[in-house]
Amino acid sequence: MGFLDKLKSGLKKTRAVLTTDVDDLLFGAKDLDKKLFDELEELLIMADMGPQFAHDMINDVQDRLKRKELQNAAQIKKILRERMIAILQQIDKPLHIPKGQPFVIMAVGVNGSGKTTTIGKLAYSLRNDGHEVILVAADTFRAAAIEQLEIWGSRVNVPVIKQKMNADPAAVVFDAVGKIKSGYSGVVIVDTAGRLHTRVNLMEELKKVKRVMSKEMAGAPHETLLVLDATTGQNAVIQAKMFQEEIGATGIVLTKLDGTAKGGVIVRIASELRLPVRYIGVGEGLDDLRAFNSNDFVSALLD
Ligand SMILES: Nc1nc2c(ncn2[C@@H]2O[C@H](COP(=O)(O)OP(=O)(O)O)[C@@H](O)[C@H]2O)c(=O)[nH]1
Ligand SMILES: [Mg+2]
Repeated sequence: MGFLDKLKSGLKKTRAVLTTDVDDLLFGAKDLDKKLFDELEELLIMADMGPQFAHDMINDVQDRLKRKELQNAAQIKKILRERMIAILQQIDKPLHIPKGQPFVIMAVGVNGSGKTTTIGKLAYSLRNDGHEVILVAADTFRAAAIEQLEIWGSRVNVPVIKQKMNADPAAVVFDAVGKIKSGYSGVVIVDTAGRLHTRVNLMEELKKVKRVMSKEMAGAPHETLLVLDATTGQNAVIQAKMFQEEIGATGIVLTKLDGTAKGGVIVRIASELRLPVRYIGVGEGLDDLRAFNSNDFVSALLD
C-alpha cells in the first residue's frame, strides 16, 4: 500500500463523512438551495471542523452563488478543499531535527492522549532516519508508566533512563541531561505525567521539569510536543489552550485519527491555536506516526 492509501485508510472514519457523505450530498444534489447548504454545514460540524469554519464555508459558497460563479454542486467540493488547505498550510511546519547535536523533546499532554505510544513510534521513526535516541521516563507517578516506556524502548531498541516510581521527575530529567552533557549528541525524548485531576500540581511539576532542563542545557527543551487525542474533538482544543498557556508548547501531535470521524478538529486546532502540527497518529503500530503534511492530509480526506 502506498503512503497516501495508508493515510486514507488511517483517516477512514473522517473520510467517510467528508468524502462519502459530502459527495453523496453534492453529486446527488439537483438544486443549490438552502437545504443543500444546511446539510453540508451539518456534515462539516459532524467532522468537528467547528461552527466557525462551517459557517464561513457556507457563506463563501452562497456569495459565489449570488455572484453567479457557481454552476454546480461539484464546485463546492473544490471550495472546501481550498479553504482547508489555506488553513492547514499555516500549521504545516515539519519538525526539523539536526544530526550531530543534542536535541531534547519534551512530550506533554493529559493521561491517555497517547504520549508514551507516540514517543515509541517517534523513536522508531527517528532511528530509521539514522538518529541516535534516548528515552527518559519522567512520568514517575505510576509504575506501569515507566514499564510501558521500557517496553517501547526494547521494542525499538533504544535506551531508557529511569528512576524508581514516585521519584521527582525533575531529578530524572536532571540525571538525563547530565548524561547528555557528557558527549551524547542524539535525540532525547522525555515522557511526562498527565494526570489532570491535580491540574495545578501537574502544571507546576511540568514547569519544574522544563526549568531544570533549560538551566542544565541552553536551548532545551528544543521542542515541547503537545500530544492531543483527536477523538476528544473540541475538548482537545480546550486542553491544548491550557497547556499552551501554562507550559508553552511548540508543536502538536494529533493522535488516534484512525479512531474518529472528528479528524476535522485539526482545522480548529489550526485556526484557534496556530501551533504547528508536527505529527499525526493513525494507529497503534510502530509505523503509525506520520509527519504532518497539509496537502497529503487534505487529499487523504477529500479525494
Ligand atoms: N488507535 C490509536 N490508538 C492510539 C494512538 N496513539 C495512542 N493510542 C492508544 O491510546 C492509549 C493511550 O496511549 P498512551 O500512550 O498510554 O497515552 P499517555 O497516557 O498519554 O502516555 C493506548 O491504548 C494507545 O495504544 C493512535 O494514533 N491510534
Ligand atoms: Mg504515558
